[in-house]
Amino acid sequence: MQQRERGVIRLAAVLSVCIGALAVLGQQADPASKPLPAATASNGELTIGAVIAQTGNANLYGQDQRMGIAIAQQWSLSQKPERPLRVQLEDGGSDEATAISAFNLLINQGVLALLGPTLSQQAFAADPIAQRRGVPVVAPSNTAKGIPQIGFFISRVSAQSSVIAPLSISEALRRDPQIQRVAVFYSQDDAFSTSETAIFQRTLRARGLTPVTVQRTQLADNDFQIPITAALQQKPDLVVISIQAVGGGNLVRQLRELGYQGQIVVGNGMNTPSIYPICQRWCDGILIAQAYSPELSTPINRTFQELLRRRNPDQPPSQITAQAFAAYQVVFESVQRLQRRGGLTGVTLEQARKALMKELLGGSYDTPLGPIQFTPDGEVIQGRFYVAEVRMDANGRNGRFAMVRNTGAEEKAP
Ligand code: 1QQ
Repeated sequence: MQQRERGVIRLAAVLSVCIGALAVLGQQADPASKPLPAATASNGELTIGAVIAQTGNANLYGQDQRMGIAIAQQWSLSQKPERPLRVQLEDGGSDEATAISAFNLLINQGVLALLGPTLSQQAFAADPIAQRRGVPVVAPSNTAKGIPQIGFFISRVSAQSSVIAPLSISEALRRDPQIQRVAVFYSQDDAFSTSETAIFQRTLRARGLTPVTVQRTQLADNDFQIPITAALQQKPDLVVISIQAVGGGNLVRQLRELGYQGQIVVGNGMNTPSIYPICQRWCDGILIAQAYSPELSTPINRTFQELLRRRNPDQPPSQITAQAFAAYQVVFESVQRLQRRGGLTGVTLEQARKALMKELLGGSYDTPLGPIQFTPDGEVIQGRFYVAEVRMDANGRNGRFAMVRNTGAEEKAP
C-alpha cells in the first residue's frame, strides 16, 4: 500500500472515532432523558423557548410578538399557576439559518416547548428539527398551507390563509361588483406569499375573475417601478398583494404614486401597525382580512388590551400581538391542566413534551382571538374572522385597522 493511501485510511479511522465520540457526547448532552424537575423544587418553574424575529425585515412582526408574549406572561402570573413558565427568547432572525440555530440551541438547553418561528418560510426549515426531537411547537404567525402537517409536534394558533384571505376579496367585490381586471403581486421566494397568492387567485377564479397580470417579485425587493408599470398597462381595477410588510408597504406607496386609484387588497404580510410609517397616507383604504378584532367584547380580550395599554399606550392591539398572546396562553393552560392531573410528575423531559402536545391538542381555550381549539393535526379551529380597512390620519403618520366586516364561521367564504 502506498504511504499516501495508508495516511488516508488512518485519517478516516481517526475521523470516525471522533464522530462516534461526538455522537455519544451529543446524546449525553441531550436533556430529553433527564427527569423533569418536581413542581416543589426550587427550580420547579418550566422553561419554554420563543424564537421570534428580532433582526431583519420580519422584526416588524417580532416587535408585535414580543409584546404579546410579555403581556401573556404577566396575565399568567395573575392565574396563580402551580407550574409557572419562564420564557427564553431567542432571535429567530428573518431567514431559515437563524431560526434553525435558535431552535437547536433551545432544544439542547431542554425547553419544554417552543413558540415560533415568525415566518412560514422559517417554519418549513426549523419545525422538522423540533418534530424529530419531539418538542412541541406552537406557531403564533405561520399562515402558509401545510405547517401543522409537518408532524405531530407542530401546531399553530394562526389561522391559515385559506380561511382568511378570501374574505378581503369578497369585501372588495361587495364594494364594487363591476370589478373585471385584477392585478396580482407576490414574492416568489417566500412560503407565506406563494401560499397566500394561490388562495387569492383561486378565490378570484371562483368569482369568474382571471387576473389580467401576475407580477412575481423577490422578498428583498423594495423598488417596484418595473412590475408596477407592467401591471398598470393592463388597466387593473383591483390589485391583490401577497408580500411581507416592508416590501408590501413600499409597493402600495409606489402603486399610488404611479397613479393607481382602484381598490387594493393586501394579505397577512401587512397585518401589523408597523406598515403605517412605510406606506403612510398611501395606505389609506387598503383592505385586509384579520383573525383578531379589538372590538371582541370578552373578559380575556379586555384584559389583553388593558395590559397592552399599560405597557405601551401608543401600541394599538393587533392580530399578531393577540396571536402571540394566544400561543403562550395555550401552552400555559395545557401545562397547568397536565400538572393538576399529575402528568408532569415522575416523568422525563421527553415524556413531558409528548404529554404536553397531547394535552394541548385536546384543549379548548378562551383567548383574545375568541374561543379556539385544534384539529388532531394541530390546525387551529377558530370561529370568527374580520375584514379591516386601513384608515390613516390626515398627517399620514398614524393609522388604524378599522373593522368593516365581521364574519362568523357559519358564513362560509366562497
Ligand atoms: C407567514 C406570515 C407572515 C408574513 C406574518 C408574520 O403570515 O410567514 O406565514
